[in-house]
This record gives sequence, structure tokens and C-alpha cells, in this order.
Amino acid sequence: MSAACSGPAGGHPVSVVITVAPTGPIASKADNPALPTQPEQIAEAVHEAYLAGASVAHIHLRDARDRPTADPGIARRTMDLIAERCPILIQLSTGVGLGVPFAEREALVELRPWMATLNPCTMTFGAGEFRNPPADVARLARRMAELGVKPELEIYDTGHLEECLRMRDAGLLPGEPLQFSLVLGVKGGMAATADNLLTMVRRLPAGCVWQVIAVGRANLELTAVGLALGGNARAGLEDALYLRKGELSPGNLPLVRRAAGLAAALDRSVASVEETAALLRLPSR
Ligand code: KMH
Ligand code: ZN
Repeated sequence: MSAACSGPAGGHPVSVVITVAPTGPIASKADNPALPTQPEQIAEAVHEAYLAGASVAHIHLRDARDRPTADPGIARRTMDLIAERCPILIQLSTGVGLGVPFAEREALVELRPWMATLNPCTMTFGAGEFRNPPADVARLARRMAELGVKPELEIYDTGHLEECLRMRDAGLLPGEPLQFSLVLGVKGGMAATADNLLTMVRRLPAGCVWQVIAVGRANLELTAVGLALGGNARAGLEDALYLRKGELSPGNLPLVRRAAGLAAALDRSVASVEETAALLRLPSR
């Protein structure tokens, strides 16, 4: 295995970065009434998650009718409401939502969040299409580097990792360490199996930082496997609407607490905001 797999099994316990993903682009309040969609609701959910150990907040925005949006005013307001409550590191999603044009999505990085997602490839995404044309992705990567916004690279399939490594080799991803999300369970991407996760972890470049995003039913199991392998954890209603079969999660907090509990059971401490910023080598601002 590469150094990417070092962690508790290698005898060097490392703190776990917990990212809360409270909203996402797909689910609605009809799916789970506890889904936070408006800026105040999102800020409240993020604050609770921060108090439970989350040091990063992965943020999707919704308009007044709860539709995914890249409206910079809504983004600014949400970021401000979060910052008023806690110093959690804000990561804006540039995935935003399947129907939102790339030009609107990429403009979100102009708000200079600490981090933003970078989705390297176009793919089928459930019943829809997630469009990430190569020239647009390269332009967004360049702009993020100029602004000092750290990319989180979203890997839904094996080829997405190769594309990121090509971008790195082309100088489009200058900051170390590279930060990956291994996304399992999206229809159109890798199935949510431990075998797929291990395959991807083996292929990661040495020295990178990574987390598991396990969408749907396998959320608990694959989050646990990722933590046991030395990865970080993401938790929230974006990825799992249910705590277990038939039991909707009454909010983001139980999911964040569950991830923190898994880390504790594996004897891994939860990273503070300061530790996370150091681990990711975020530039001081
Ligand atoms: N919704 C997740 C499957 C993004 O926001 O850019 C992937 C995600 C990507 O979180
Ligand atoms: Zn997202």
C-alpha cells in the first residue's frame, strides 16, 4: 500500500478531520423534513456539527424555493452566518446541483472560501448528467490556485483519479497535500463496496489527505472502513438521510456524532479547526 494508507493500522494515530455536509444538491424536505436548506438553517446545523467535532463544512446552497443555486448573495450570506457562529473551515461545493451551469458554479470560488470542491469529470449522476468539461475544470483549477482556495478532488470512479493526477502533472493542482474524496454509491460512479474503496485507497498518491463519501445505505459501514484505513470522515444529510433502515436522521447532528463515535472507537482523536488547517497546509490569510 502507498503511504496514503498509513494511519492507525500503521501504528501512527492521526487526528480525524470530520466534514459536515448538511444539505447537498439532491434531497428535499419531502425526503427528510430536517434537511437544512435556507442560510439560517444551514448555519445552525453547521454550528451544532462544529460543537460535535466537525472542522470543515461542505456547503450547498438553495434558493427561496429550495432549488440548488450558485447565487453569490445567498452564498455570502450563508458564509457570514456560519462565521458569526463558529470558526469552522468553509468548503463551498462547486458541484452545486445538476441543472446549474458551470459558469455560475465556478464563480463561487470568487468568494474565497478556504476550500471548494473540484469535480474532475463529466458523468451520469442518478437520473441526471453532471457536466464537468475538461477545459472548464482546468480553468476552475487554475482560478482556485490563483485565489488560494484549496480544492477537494471528488473521485467517483477510477479514471477520475487518473485525471486528477494528469492535472497535477500539468501544474494545475500546485498545493500539497492533495485532498481527495472517494465517493462511493452514486448511480453512475463506483458502487459502495469495501472492495472498491480499498482499490482506490491503494491507488492514491503518497502523502495525500483523503476521506470517504459513502452515499446511501453503506454510509455507516464505509465511513468506518475509511477511518480504520486512516482516512477522514464526512457526515451529514447530503450523503445519508437515514440513520438506519426505516429511521430518518432527525438532523445532521446524529450523523456527525456517529462519525465522531467511530473515530473514538478506533482510538483516533478528532481534529480541531487549527489542526485541520495545519494538516491541509491552508495558507494563512
Ligand atoms: N454529493 C456528493 C456525492 C460536490 O459537492 O462538489 C458529491 C459532492 C460533490 O459533494
Ligand atoms: Zn456536495
